[in-house]
Amino acid sequence: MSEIKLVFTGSLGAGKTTAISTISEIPVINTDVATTDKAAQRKEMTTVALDYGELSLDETQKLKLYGTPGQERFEYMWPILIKGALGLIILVDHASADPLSDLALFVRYFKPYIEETATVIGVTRTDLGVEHNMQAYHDYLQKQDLQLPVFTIDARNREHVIIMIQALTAMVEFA
Ligand SMILES: Nc1nc2c(ncn2[C@@H]2O[C@H](COP(=O)(O)OP(=O)(O)O)[C@@H](O)[C@H]2O)c(=O)[nH]1
Ligand SMILES: [Mg+2]
Repeated sequence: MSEIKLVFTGSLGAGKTTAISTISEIPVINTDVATTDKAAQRKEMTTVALDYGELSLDETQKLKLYGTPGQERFEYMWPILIKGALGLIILVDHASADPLSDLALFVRYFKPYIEETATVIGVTRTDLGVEHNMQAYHDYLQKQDLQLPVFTIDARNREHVIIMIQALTAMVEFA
């Protein structure tokens, strides 16, 4: 059985915990606690250390799914979680105040890994009525000299998450 470690990152509320729970075949190990700080008050729970789930692709391959905390004050967990990862998923909450700068923060931080590790972008919460312009994400990535696939997903939708993960694992295999 070969194991592929994937890491979900992205800002608070982007859907990391949801995406992992949606596809995991084991009960997700989760360190969500009630939010206390003001910035996070629109959300009741926040991940402080990690999420962990698993998904078998077939009899030979198992995905180990890790979610990072979204808040920068827990950023010390990011390098710990990314160690040994073969794939990175950056989730962006399209309905946040400034989704492009959310994306930029994670692209900046994970740039060395993005250059070495298969990476996809998942844009969530596009159903919430905010204008649905995906081109801005492509333009931003192009300016950063990054060619990364951008998926529009609902993190609650198993099929959406699976399609994104399959694209990512295909990239891992060809890397
Ligand atoms: N409407 C909508 N809600 C979503 C979508 N993706 C995730 N959510 C919800 O957004 C909330 C925050 O998700 P969560 O997984 O806790 O975010 P995390 O902070 O990245 O772990 C949850 O209530 C999810 O059900 C989406 O595409 N559309
Ligand atoms: Mg979370």
